[in-house]
Amino acid sequence: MPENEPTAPSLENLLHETRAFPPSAAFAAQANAQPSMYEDAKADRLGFWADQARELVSWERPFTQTLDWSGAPVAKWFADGTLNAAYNAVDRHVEAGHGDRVAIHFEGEPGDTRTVTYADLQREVSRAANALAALGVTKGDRVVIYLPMLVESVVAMLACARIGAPHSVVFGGFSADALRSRIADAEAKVVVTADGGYRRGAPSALKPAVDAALAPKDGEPATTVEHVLVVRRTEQDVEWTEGRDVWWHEAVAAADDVHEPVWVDAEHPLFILYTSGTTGKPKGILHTTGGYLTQCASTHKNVFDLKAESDVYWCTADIGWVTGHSYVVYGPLTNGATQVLYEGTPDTPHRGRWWELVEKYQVSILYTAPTAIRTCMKWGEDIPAGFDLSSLRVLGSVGEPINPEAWMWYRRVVGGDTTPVVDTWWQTETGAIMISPLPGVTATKPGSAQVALPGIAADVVDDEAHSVPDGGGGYLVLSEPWPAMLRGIWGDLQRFKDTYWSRFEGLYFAGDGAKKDEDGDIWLLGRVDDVMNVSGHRLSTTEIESALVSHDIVAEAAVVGAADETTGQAVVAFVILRGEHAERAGTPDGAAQVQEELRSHVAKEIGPIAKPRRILVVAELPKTRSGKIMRRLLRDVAENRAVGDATTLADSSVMDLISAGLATNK
Ligand code: 6R9
Repeated sequence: MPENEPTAPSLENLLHETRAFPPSAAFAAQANAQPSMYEDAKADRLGFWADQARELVSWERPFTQTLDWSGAPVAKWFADGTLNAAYNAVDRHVEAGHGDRVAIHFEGEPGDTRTVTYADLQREVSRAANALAALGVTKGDRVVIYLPMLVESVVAMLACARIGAPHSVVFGGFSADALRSRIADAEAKVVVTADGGYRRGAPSALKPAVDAALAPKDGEPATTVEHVLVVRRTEQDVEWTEGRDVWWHEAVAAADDVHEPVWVDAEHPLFILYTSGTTGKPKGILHTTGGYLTQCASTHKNVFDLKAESDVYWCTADIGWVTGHSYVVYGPLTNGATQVLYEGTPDTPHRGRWWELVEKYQVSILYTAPTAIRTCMKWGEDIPAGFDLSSLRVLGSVGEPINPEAWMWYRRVVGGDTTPVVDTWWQTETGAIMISPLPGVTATKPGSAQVALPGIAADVVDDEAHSVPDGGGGYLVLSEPWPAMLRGIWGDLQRFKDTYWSRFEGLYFAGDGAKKDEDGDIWLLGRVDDVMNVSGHRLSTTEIESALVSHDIVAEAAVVGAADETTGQAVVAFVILRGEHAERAGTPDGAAQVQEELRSHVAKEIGPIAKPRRILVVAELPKTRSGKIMRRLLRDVAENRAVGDATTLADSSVMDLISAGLATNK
């Protein structure tokens, strides 16, 4: 498959990276993680996970069986046990006498704050569960959550978990069309949303997107949604559909604050989360309860060295992404942590907002993404230097490969040159962290996620599925089932098998390129398929291409991810326009106009994050004889490189045409 060749972002750069930072004796002495965990888990992998499940999760009925892999690749973990995720995240901490502990320090973008203890959270979640039940939601019904970062977002997720109704959180930055297709695929009964949220200093509406997503559309079946529960946040005017729409504050206030959790089997679905794949249609990744909760709690405790009584933890991810699910909601709350939840952007009202929050709440563990770190680097280190960051003791990174420069900056400027930095590799599909250093145990290397966690089996293999020797490169695979693994793609078992289990016999194919260094440590090199990673967000080239060609003026489109210093990759689109529009784009004004039209069209179809950074109008696209677009060549153009081997093109002059056209366009 020549058009899907692995790209090797800054591989040269990584090959020369030799720095390492062993843990300090003081950190190691107090660390949750111990070197013996690797040996214990190696000697008895299932025993290790069973111990984690018993130690970190409360079961209503204890499990007797750890793993049932007889239905591979669909695993069952702890299958005869019963539990409830919300009970684990909330009630049991209150029962253990920690009701007064702060669960959430909420900070709204305009500066409003709210402190929520575990006892408060128990009442809120119980009320919301009763309110959802009153709207007819019962065990197994799907609830779509389309909210900004609010306390209610966490409460809504836990309320669903409490009644056994799988939630499907849709990122608030997604468009009405994206929301519509996710609601339809999940056949949701209720949508929880808000009038709006605060973003960059202004209220930004959400409810209109829900109204549009639920409006009847020719050729599509009527929506399955019966009710929309609306949180009031910005007090913007909203359209109201009587009988369907219900205010959260009314329904929840009227509900009883006591609710008996619905005990579910360990394999009961906890949530569906849609993520981009290599084809246009987003995949509904399915996660279940017992194994997921176990691995979230275990990794959160060991990778971040969490001490629930004394740490203040902050993960900056939005709940619309898997990181928000596992490391804002389920991991930290199951562990009884105190955390910061921030609604807005890092530069509102000023570029020191994050560091101000670290100082204000004495944040001790910070988990964020390389793109955010690189943005802060660009803004300059005098900004964080203006705040007291000495409370920080562990720093985490997730979402994309972190380049050594950003890693070093993170450790030095944010971490005062002392904090361990943990680069955590995982995916929506893996549910929880899989590859990461353990603070206090691992000598960390800038830019490497390094080692599979205890109980996890990862490898790098070549095209024939052979494990590569140290120093070699290839594809990242997972060779043993793990507790938080996805249990399938919602409604499409075959696609689950085809996507992850057909590339290499018996191995889970992650879609990432990787190499092993001389110590056997793993370095991630980015996606090997047509999935882009823009600011840590997964976007599919096909999805954006189909959005572009859905516009009247576009005849054909090809999208590539071009390397970008800040966002990791940036979306670059090549389009062939229809008839007179091609001429219109021939003038500078016309070209600007066409670009703007197409950019806003993509924003409408998918969401603003998918907007192409650049749109290049071309007369032809490079295709193989079988008609496949050779994105590799377009990536060369987008990254201003000499165009590589074009001999497999059906018409080898196409690339000359494109390059010449772009030169005259400039
Ligand atoms: C958690 C999350 C998954 C993809 C994954 C990989 C990239 C995530 C990474 C990383 C290198 C890391 N990725 N963490 N690459 N180093 N520490 O991001 O899930 O949105 O599903 O994305 O992100 O390419 O395959 P998700």
